[in-house]
Amino acid sequence: MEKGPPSPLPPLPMIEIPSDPSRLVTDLIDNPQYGKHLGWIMAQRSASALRSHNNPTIMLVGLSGAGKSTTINRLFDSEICKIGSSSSTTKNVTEHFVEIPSLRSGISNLRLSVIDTPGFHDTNGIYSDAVHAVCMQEFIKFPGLSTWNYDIPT
Ligand SMILES: Nc1nc2c(ncn2[C@@H]2O[C@H](COP(=O)(O)OP(=O)(O)OP(=O)(O)O)[C@@H](O)[C@H]2O)c(=O)[nH]1
Ligand SMILES: [Mg+2]
Repeated sequence: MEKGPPSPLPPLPMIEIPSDPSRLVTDLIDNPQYGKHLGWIMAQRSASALRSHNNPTIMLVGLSGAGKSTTINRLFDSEICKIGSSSSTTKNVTEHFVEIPSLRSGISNLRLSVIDTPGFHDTNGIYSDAVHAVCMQEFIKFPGLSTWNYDIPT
């Protein structure tokens, strides 16, 4: 007998991730169903790694002109970053907050950070590379240093 197309997955139950990490435990006790939700599992892992639990972060790092900013724009199908035809287009480490449509993630308050960085090995020299590397570390330690909000169209 021929197999038909796979039936669509049941819709995810919608959850809201609490802003207070300690509530991750108490909410789970109140509602054990949360323990099966991928978003909840990821939030707990992030909290145990002392990272923000509803603000996952992607940072693009690479050589100047490698296509970092283009990759971000392609990933989100939006003009989030400036792209250049010359090298060294991205001048500063910049964190962009992207609101993820809740129907896709099953989480009502998930905010993704995408950090675009200036490319290494450009004509500004090794000192400039070192400054950018330190700046990237600061962005990882302290989210939200410099922000530009962008909403993905649903
Ligand atoms: N052919 C081709 N060109 C690409 C690709 N990705 C990016 N480019 C082009 O490469 C150039 C540099 O792209 P960017 O995304 O600005 O590169 P970047 O790594 O952000 O550069 P910096 O910010 O200067 O470090 C642009 O002209 C892009 O159109 C790719 O996959 N293929
Ligand atoms: Mg760039």
